[in-house]
Amino acid sequence: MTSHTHSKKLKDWVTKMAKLCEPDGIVWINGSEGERRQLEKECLESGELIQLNQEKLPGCFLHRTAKDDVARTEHLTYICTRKKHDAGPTNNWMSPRTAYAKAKEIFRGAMRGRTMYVIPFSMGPVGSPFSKIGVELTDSKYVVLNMLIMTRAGDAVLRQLEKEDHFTKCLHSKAELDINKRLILHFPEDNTIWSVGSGYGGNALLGKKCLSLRIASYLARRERWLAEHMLIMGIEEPNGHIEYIAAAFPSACGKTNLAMLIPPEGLKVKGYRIWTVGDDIAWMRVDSDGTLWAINPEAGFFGVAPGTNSKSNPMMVETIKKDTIYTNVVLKPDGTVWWEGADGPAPAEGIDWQGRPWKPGMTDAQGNPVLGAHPNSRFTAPIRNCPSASFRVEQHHGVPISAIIFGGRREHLAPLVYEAFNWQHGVFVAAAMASERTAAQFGKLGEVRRDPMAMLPFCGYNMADYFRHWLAMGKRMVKPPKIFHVNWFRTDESGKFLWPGFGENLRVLEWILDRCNNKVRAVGSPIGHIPFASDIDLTGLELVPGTLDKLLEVRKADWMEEIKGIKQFFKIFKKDLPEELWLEFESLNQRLKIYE
Ligand code: GTP
Ligand code: SPV
Ligand code: MN
Repeated sequence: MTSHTHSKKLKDWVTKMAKLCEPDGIVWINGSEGERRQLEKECLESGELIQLNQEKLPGCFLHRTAKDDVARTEHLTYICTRKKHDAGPTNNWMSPRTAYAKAKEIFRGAMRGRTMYVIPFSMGPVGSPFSKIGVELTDSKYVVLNMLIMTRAGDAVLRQLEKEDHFTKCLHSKAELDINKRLILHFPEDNTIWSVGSGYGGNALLGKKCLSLRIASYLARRERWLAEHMLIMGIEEPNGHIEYIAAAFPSACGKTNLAMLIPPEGLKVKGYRIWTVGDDIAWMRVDSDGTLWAINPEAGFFGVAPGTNSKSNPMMVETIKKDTIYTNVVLKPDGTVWWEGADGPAPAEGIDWQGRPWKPGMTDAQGNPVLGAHPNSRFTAPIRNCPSASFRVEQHHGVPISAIIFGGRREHLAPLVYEAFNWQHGVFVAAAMASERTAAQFGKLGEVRRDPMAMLPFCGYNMADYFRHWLAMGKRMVKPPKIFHVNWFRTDESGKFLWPGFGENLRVLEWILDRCNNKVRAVGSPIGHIPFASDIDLTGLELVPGTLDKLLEVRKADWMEEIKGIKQFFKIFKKDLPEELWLEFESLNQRLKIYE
């Protein structure tokens, strides 16, 4: 083992963790093609992966997780700072001492009979000053194969690590995959992550939410940048100019879909083209030119399968035709895959996500339909497979951001789009945002919860300080991006979506860019600037007359109700909440009172 690295720090840590977990052997991941093939072969033998039809889906595999290991478990996720106050009222907290002690009991001997893999990985292009290096130790080959897609991993990173001698220590073991012995622990003060008892995505691929958001957000505040749950996309205008935007929506609320949308028929004549930079995480900093620049630290997509089809997301359908790991979807008799909302009809029969024979229309004992794919089933695919992947993905400098968009699922409240009056008001809009719960996390579906900046489950420190940091970042920019709020999910009386969404969302982005470039005026409202209906180009879109007005409506009664929820939420931060947010709250309250 000694020959693998000259970093004493890394060697000592690996030795120490191996002593705790007692693996049968240690393998250092170098990132080569041969190594990946070998791992795939071993996974096929152990049943961790099922090979899919290699003619139709070359390089693709299926994985099934344990039945109760299908989504992030936020109630088992902790921020472990010495002071409880530093984790803030929205995070689960444990003292580092207690957390290490508890987890040690589960990690002890957990890798017996297994190999421990050492994965050196870089979030962001290797060697870029904006990238961060981590090393994940794991006993899951599935995790290794996913990390090879989601991050830049292997020897090149190890060499870089040796230069910097600085990395996030990420320890992972699936242990018994027992939800009662599962902990996802973050130690920002030690630059360390310990995750045990889960093999699922966000719990186990530690470069993603754990490092790139929870640990990174903590570092970002100290180093004065932003680590956000945002997609990054470029919108190329007919003249060839590309405007980049970043957008934060909570999990399973449409980031991946927006990041690679196809312009709708009616707007095609305008010649827009979309470039995908990232679909989940953005790291943003103020450059010497006084504007905000963003990189996507990831190298792959870990996307939601249900609902993905050639109509909703043709770019993704193309992306996942090869080199893709599918998790918890239906296996068809021909060795291909299916999920609710996939292309084509459901197969007459197949194997469901739990490995049981499955037929469409099956119902359980209570008469509820049995889904073939888990609602949070996913695919892991490299960005380079995506036809709309931006040529900037590999550039360490990233892209300049013109607009920041926040959004969520709100059946009734939020209009299709509105613009914040200024940066401070935008921070208030984002801090007060809420969304209906989806299948991406354990819990009651549909329940509205506050999810500031779509970061509630991902902020590695006290969110009151996070809001303050956002306010401060605005002051550091010569021309801060404009801030918007969108809602693709407003419904009519019968519960049907009013807005067609997906590619059609470009119509809203067009308005947003027009606002950034001072091309259109807007209507004032208590919550922000609303579009004139005539400024949203609906060419080629058949909407029932009056729909756009319904989509843009700001209803006083609903908002009067909403601000009660905002107040309640803000109050949990007590005196820590920045004064500016209370000022914005009061102004909104006053504007609403006099609004007809
Ligand atoms: P995470 O990967 O969990 O962070 O999710 P995400 O924000 O990337 O969400 P994604 O794009 O995967 O979409 C999640 C679900 O929302 C899918 O089932 C989509 O079909 C659906 N969805 C996405 N965009 C739209 C839209 O514009 N309108 C409607 N009605 N549904 C959408
Ligand atoms: C999310 O839940 O926001 C995801 C999937 O993007 S996970 O990697 O599990 O966090
Ligand atoms: Mn996400």
